[in-house]
Order: sequence, then structure tokens, then C-alpha cells
Amino acid sequence: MKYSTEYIEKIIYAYLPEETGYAKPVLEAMNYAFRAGGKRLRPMLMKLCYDLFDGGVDESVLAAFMASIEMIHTYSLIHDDLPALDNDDLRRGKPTVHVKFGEDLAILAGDGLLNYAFETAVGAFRLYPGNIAIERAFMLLCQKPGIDGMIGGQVLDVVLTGKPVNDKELEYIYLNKTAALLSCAMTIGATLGGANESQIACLHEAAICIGMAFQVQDDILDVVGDAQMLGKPIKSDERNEKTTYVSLYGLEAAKKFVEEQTLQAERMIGCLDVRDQAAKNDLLALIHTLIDRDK
Ligand code: GRG
Repeated sequence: MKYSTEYIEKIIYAYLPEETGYAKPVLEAMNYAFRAGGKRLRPMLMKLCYDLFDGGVDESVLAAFMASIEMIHTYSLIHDDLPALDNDDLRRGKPTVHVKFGEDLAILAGDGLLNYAFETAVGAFRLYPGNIAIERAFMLLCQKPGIDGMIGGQVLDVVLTGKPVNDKELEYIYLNKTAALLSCAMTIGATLGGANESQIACLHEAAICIGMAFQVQDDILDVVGDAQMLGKPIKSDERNEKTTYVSLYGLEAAKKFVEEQTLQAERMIGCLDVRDQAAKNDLLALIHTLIDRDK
């Protein structure tokens, strides 16, 4: 694989806020969550999609967006773990933010990371005032994690907790709460890399398949995964009375779905006309590992 997790972390850690001043307790909680580990999948996908093309903006702009998307992902995990939501005590093998810092600071740390993500990305305009690609990337960063994306999906997930969920509702939840942020990462990378409209649209479609596969694999791991490997307890969906692809269609159908969606994403990306064939191979290799990931 071209980029290790450590390589990505070196880039994104440079954007973390300093832990000083009266707001220090929340800054510590924000940085604790951000540095707690994780696969760094979203910034990695963003970087690989940027590498595919020629003629984009400087890498330092991309780096700011890579940090921003990981901040947004981290905020969503902090809030998702809260007692009012999934009520999880462990994440990535470490105490969740509300367990370590208290619920009040965990809420504020999530809010803080969301705002800081936009503050970080908007800094890109200093290098390229009025740049259209950066403006478009910034809009994607605002929209896809929002009401018509990640938050929208989370809303339906929350209101249907403990209630019957049909296939259309489940699809809406997965498309939005999970796939939208992966599409955000990949389309921002492509946009900043200089991709054209049809290339961006192709990567969006592929990201949707990857996102669906990723969420269903998450459901599978919650049933048959290893808590030690996952760094969090399993059976969280059952405990929280969540309908999942596995509970609706069964484990075997879920495994088949993950494989089909992943192969479909690979086919779409395989057809894409790109500058850097090695970057395409890396992207395909990364996507392939998601089929049988165990964490
Ligand atoms: C309602 C206050 C409130 C907050 C909601 C928007 C939100 C918080 C949550 C988004 C929904 C969410 C957490 C979806 C889960 C997506 C998912 C599978 C996350 C796990 O991603 P990985 O496996 O995690 O990439 P790592 O630890 O590797 O970074």
C-alpha cells in the first residue's frame, strides 16, 4: 500500500490546535479523540483520489482538507458514542471521550472539532484566493456531512431506533450516515486533483458502493467480530435495538452484498481514465481490503 496510516497521521496531526488557554480542557478532549487511532480511511481515500489526476492545486491545500475530514469523522464518533446515542465506553480500544472527560466536554469536543474542521479547510483560500476547485471542495465539506448527508442519515437512524425499519429506510440511513462522508472524501480529493465532471461523478458512484459495503461490513463485525480486534464491544446494535442489514436480511446475504458492492466499485474505478496508473492500483488495493476487514 502506497500510504501507511502513520504517513497519513503525520500530515493531519500538523493541523491540530494547541492545548492552551481557558478552553484547554476541551482542546485536550478534541486532540485525545483525534489521536486515539483509527484506520484514517477518509483522508487516505482523499489523497489517493487526488493522486489520480494531474493539474490540481498544491498538496498543502489537500493536506488541510485531509485533516478537516478526519476532524468531522472524529466529531461524529464522539457524539455517536454518547449515552444519549449508542452509549459506548470503548472506541479503538480506549475509553470514549465522555468516559474520560465527562459528557459535557465530550459534547463540546465534538462541536469544537466540527467548527475547527471548517476553520482548517478555509485556510486554503489564503494560498489560492477565489479558486473554483477549492470553493467546490469546501462546499462538499459543508454539505455531505450535513442534513442532506451524514446528519440526515443519523436522524433517521435515531428516530427509528427500536422501531421496524423497511428496506428503503435502511438504504437511506446507510447512504447518508456512512456513504456520504466517503463520497465527500473521494470527490474532494478528485476535485482538488483537477478531475473533470465525469471523473468526479464516477468516483461519487464508486464511493456510494464502498460506503454501503463498509457499513454492512460494520454490521457484520458487530455480530461476529472480535471485540479485542475492534477495540470496542460487539452486539452494540442488538443492545441499542437497531435494525441492520444483517438483522433484516441475514449474515450470508450481508457478506454477499459487501462483496458485490465492493466489486462494483472496483469495476467503476477500473474504467476511469487517469494520469497515474500506480495511484489507481493503490486505490483499488485499498478498496479490496475493505471486503474482509476485521476492524
Ligand atoms: C445526533 C448528537 C448527534 C450526533 C450524531 C452524525 C453522527 C453523530 C454520527 C454519524 C453516524 C456514524 C457514526 C456512522 C458510522 C460510520 C462508521 C462505520 C464509522 C466507523 O468508521 P471507521 O471504521 O472508524 O473508519 P475508525 O475508528 O477506523 O476511524
